[in-house]
Amino acid sequence: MANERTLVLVKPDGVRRGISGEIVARFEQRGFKLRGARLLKISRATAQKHYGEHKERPFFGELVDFITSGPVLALALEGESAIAAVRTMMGATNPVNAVPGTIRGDYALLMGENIVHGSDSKESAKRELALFFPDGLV
Ligand code: IDP
Ligand code: MG
Repeated sequence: MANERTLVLVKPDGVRRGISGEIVARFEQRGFKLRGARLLKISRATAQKHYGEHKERPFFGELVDFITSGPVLALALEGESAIAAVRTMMGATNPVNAVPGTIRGDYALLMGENIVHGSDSKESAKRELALFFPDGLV
């Protein structure tokens, strides 16, 4: 048993399509507590920091362009094994392989427009929560 906090982003495609509320509802229904929520347009500098682990990848430029292309909804979620459980709810990175019932499996088909981000480890969660919620969580 481990109570954890994790960062979720409803990416610009999710906000544009008007499904942010449905995504928040899924996490709340699962039992996660909302500890922070912010609608914001990410700066390029923040995007480059957030996706720093991918900076050598060929798709890095597209990734930064996309995540800064419109508002995102940043969520801080808390609950049992939140980091892994949220990743399971998101589904595979490539939505073509995401199982129906997962967020990506229900709402997405394209790798570059896969609706959600979720922290992938304790270290990432700590770093990403500090980046998007610099004033701390409730
Ligand atoms: P994750 O979002 O499931 O954690 P990561 O490997 O961390 O996946 O990649 C970050 C984001 O970069 C993905 O959500 C996806 O939108 C995009 N991405 C990952 N791999 C590729 C690729 O090979 N081509 C284009 N975009 C990619
Ligand atoms: Mg990732």
